[in-house]
This record gives sequence, C-alpha cells and structure tokens, in this order.
Amino acid sequence: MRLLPGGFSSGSLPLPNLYRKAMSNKKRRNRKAASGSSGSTSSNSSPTQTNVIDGTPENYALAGQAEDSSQAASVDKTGLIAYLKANLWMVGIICFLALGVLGSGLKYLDEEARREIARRANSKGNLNNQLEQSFLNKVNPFLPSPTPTPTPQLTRKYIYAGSQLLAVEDANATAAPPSDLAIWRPSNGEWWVMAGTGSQQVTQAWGISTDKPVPGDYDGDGKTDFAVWRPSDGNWYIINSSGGGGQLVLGVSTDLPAPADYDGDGRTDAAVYRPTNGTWYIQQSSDYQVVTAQFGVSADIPAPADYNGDGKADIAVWRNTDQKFYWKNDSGSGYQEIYIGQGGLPVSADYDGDGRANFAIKNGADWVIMNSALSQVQTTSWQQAGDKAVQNDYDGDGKVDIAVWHDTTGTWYIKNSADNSTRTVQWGVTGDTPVPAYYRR
Ligand SMILES: [Ca+2]
Ligand SMILES: [Ca+2]
Ligand SMILES: [Ca+2]
Ligand SMILES: [Ca+2]
Repeated sequence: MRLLPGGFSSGSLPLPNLYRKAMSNKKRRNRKAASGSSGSTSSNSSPTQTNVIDGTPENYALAGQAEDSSQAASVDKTGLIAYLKANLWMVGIICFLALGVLGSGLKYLDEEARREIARRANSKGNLNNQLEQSFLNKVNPFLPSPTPTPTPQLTRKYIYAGSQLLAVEDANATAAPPSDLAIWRPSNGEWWVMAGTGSQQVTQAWGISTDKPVPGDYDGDGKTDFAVWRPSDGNWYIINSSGGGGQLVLGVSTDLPAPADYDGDGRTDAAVYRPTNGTWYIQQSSDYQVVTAQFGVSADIPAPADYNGDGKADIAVWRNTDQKFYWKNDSGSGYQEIYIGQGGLPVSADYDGDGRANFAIKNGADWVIMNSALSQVQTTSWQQAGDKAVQNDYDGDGKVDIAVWHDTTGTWYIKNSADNSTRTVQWGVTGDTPVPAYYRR
C-alpha cells in the first residue's frame, strides 16, 4: 500500500466533513493500523486524536494533490456506498425531502394547468370538461381518471310560466296535451274532471245551481281555471289554478257570457254579449279596462274565436236566420260575412290545426265545417241530433276533434282527429253540463 504524506493510506482518504462525522469506528481502527506514523493506537479516541487521524485541512490538501483523478473517483464511490449503507435513516430523510419537493412541483403545475384551462373555458363561454382539467392525470397514468359525466339525453321538455312548472312533455311526442273530460253539476255546484293516464280525478265544489260555468285560463298559467258567472248580479267567481282566486262584476242577467282572450295576453278575458243592444262588453285582462263594441242583433249567438290566427280572439256572431257568421275584423270597423248554407248552432274551432279557428255549425247530427280559405264546407255526421257539442282536442294532435255528449246516458263520443277512431267514455249523468278543458295540463 502506498503511503501518502501525512501517514494516510489511499484506501482511507478523508471524506468531506458531512461524511466523516458518521464514519464507523471499525474503519477508523483499520486506517490507524495501516498508518506507520500515527501518534496513537488507542481505540479510545479523544477529540484531539480524532483530528490527528482524520487529518488537518492541510492533510486534505496534500492528499488531494497526490491522488490521480480516477483513483479518487473510485475511492469516493466506494466510500459513498458504504456510507449510505450505514446511514439509511439519513438517506430516507433526503429521499423524503426530495419527493416532497417533487410533489410540490407537480401540484403547482397541476393547479396552474387547471387555472389555465378555466381561463380558456371562461373566455369561450364553455363549461370545463372534467377530463381535461387535471394535469396530473395526463402525466401520471397510474392515477384513476375521473368517471366521465354522461351527457344528459333530454327527452322531456319542462314548460314554465315564470317559476311555475306548467307541463312536462316528451319532446319526441305530440306537444299538445289532450283535453280533459269534465262536467259541472248544477244541483250541487261540483266540478268533476276525469282522471287521465297517471293522474287522479279532480273534484271541486264551485258555484250554485243558477250559475253558468265559464271555465277559462284567467291567470294565464296554461291550465283551465274553475269559474262561474252569476247572472243575478253579474259576478264572476274564479279559482286560479296557480293559486288564489278572482272576482269581478260584468254583465246583467239577460247577457250571454262570452269569455275568451281578446287582447291576446294569454289570459282569458271576462266578456258578455248583450242581445238587447247587440253590444259586447269585454274586460281586458291586460289593463282591466272594459271595452265595448256594438256588433250583432238580438237573435244572434256569440261565436268568439281566433279566426285569423293572430293570437287574439275575434268578435263574431252566428245569425241563424241568415245562415251566416258575421266576423268583426281585428282592426277597423269592417266585418266579413261567412255563409254556411244551413241552420244550426255555432261550434267554431280549429279543426284542421292550422292555428286559425274554422267557422262551423252543428246542424242536428251534422257538423258543417268551413275551411280556412273560406271556400268550401265539409259535413260530417256524428251520433245523434240531440247530443250536446263538446268539441275539443282529446287526442292531443293539435286539431280539435268532433265530439258530443249524450245527456241521457252521460256518454262522450269522440271522433279522434288523429286516426278517425271513436272513443266512447261514460262521464257524468243527466242534467250535468259538459265543460271539457285543460284542467290538469
Ligand atoms: Ca289557469
Ligand atoms: Ca286576455
Ligand atoms: Ca284574431
Ligand atoms: Ca285532435
């Protein structure tokens, strides 16, 4: 073994202070045995002795100068491995600190990536995609990816009026809800609305025997409201389907009630036709003003409906002696005569589903319906002459169905416009008044 100046062997070159302090006593003894000029052989090294054995700063410099670089590297590696083996706890701490620094770095990068994605998403007005948010998930394949949120497959439409839910409809199905079968019983003032699929029947006591039922959507929530008009004092009593109720005074005992949405605000307006002077009195729901219009003669029957499809009910009367409808234009003072060619009772409604009511009458068992072009009538015979007309859209196809109610049996006969099939339902008894509408919509 080649001795180095200062008495150290090449196999025991002094390590940097950090390593030196932790060297084992066994190695120190070996080095001392190899040194021929060591001042002490005692194993009980005093601080002074330790300094001598391990060398002074001058010794380190001498040793470094004497060694060639390859030898020094080899010795360093051997010493380092030995040192690491002997100090696993410190290695553990160092590794732990290093991992902590690495983890902090990755976490910072991850958060920065999230912020950047959020900035880009916000600038586009798009929602963040959870899958794209995590930088860690991209660089670390062992982290579980978030389960992708399924794209909602909406098949239903939620229809609101303000905050109130009006209807839930299947977007793929017919949008128009079917009309309810309903009767009003004058003897006790009860309303009976037949149950539909998945719904309960509705009963409501509202009105007295001398009242006249005037159902309509007075609060504009899309559902028909129970309402009666009392001829004796002209009072209208309304239960709003959205809650609460309404009461107003309009009309005298000889008037004929003619409620409809004349101002087109989506709410039914209370209205009467006064045969004695041929005048219409309409309380507009939009401003509560009562507007009047002189249109008709004493024998006329009011037949208001939206004939031109502008969303406003139009004033019109049926004059049986002329076999004509008289239709007041929405604007101006003009009017139009529609000749049907037969006598009967008016049953105007939108039978062809074009959004415009058709002028129509029921003559005995025959339904005589004018087309929207006012060019020709179509006649359909349906059930018996004495039946009451109860036309409405019962099959929900957007077209009003020809239908009658047979008083002696309380039976409804509906001619479904969708497929021309016949629906027969018993609902009500003799003496009831049929009042079909959209109560449960
Ligand atoms: Ca309503
Ligand atoms: Ca209105
Ligand atoms: Ca109109
Ligand atoms: Ca229909």
